[in-house]
Amino acid sequence: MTSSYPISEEQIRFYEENGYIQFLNVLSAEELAQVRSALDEIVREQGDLHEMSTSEVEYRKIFVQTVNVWRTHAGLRDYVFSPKLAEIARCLTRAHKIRLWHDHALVKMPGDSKASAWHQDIPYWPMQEDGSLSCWMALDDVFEANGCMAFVPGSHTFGRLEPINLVNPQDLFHLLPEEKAASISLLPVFQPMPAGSCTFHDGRTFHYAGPNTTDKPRRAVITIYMPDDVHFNGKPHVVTNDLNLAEGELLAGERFPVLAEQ
Ligand SMILES: O=C(O)CCC(=O)C(=O)O
Repeated sequence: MTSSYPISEEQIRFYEENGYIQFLNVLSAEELAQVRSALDEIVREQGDLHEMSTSEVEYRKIFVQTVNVWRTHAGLRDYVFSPKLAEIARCLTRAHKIRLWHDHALVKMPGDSKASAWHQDIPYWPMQEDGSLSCWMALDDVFEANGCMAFVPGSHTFGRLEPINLVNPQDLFHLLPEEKAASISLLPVFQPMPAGSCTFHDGRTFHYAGPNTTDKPRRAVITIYMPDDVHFNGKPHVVTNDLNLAEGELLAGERFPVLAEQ
């Protein structure tokens, strides 16, 4: 994946103001086919629902998730390391360098899947600074009925709230102090888009994806980027637990490679 997808100052301002943005048809048909085939292979390796514990099955009704796929699957690595997407992330954050935090593949299976509850991402990440962002790439056409993303514009200005339990979720909107809740319209904006299109959202932005009520899987790959000055805050996380990081240490090095640089 080599070609670029230039974005405008107006789009950067939209992102800064709203905490999310959508870009249509970012992947070529060939790039899309490559990512789909890598993801399908990963999902086949995931195993059978009948061999799982009840809590894992419950989680899988929300989505089938695999973290840091770039480390084990060359096909996904090419996608995650794509300068095209990392450069968009760098421009949106106005950073000199952008690093990979981690990737994950999220497939909402047809039929019994539940909603991905309203949440913010950053409360789960062990980062001192804000500013990290996700690229949510649709590998299928997405719309409300199969769980496209929805965002609350401007909700990134609320800062970090408590992490909610994603399987038995609390109401995120009830965690919001009254004066903040009254400060903006809390109406969600749904983001239907064709396969190969994506959204970027700030880690503080409220977001949600409904159940997949169709008879086909809804496949997405999420790449999470961080600006180059993010430090570890000491909290446990599956991506950092084996690294023995000290609180305050810069999140850098080969596990968090630089993917775009000015
Ligand atoms: O794809 C989904 O169902 C939810 C994705 C999500 O919450 C995220 O990318 O942070």
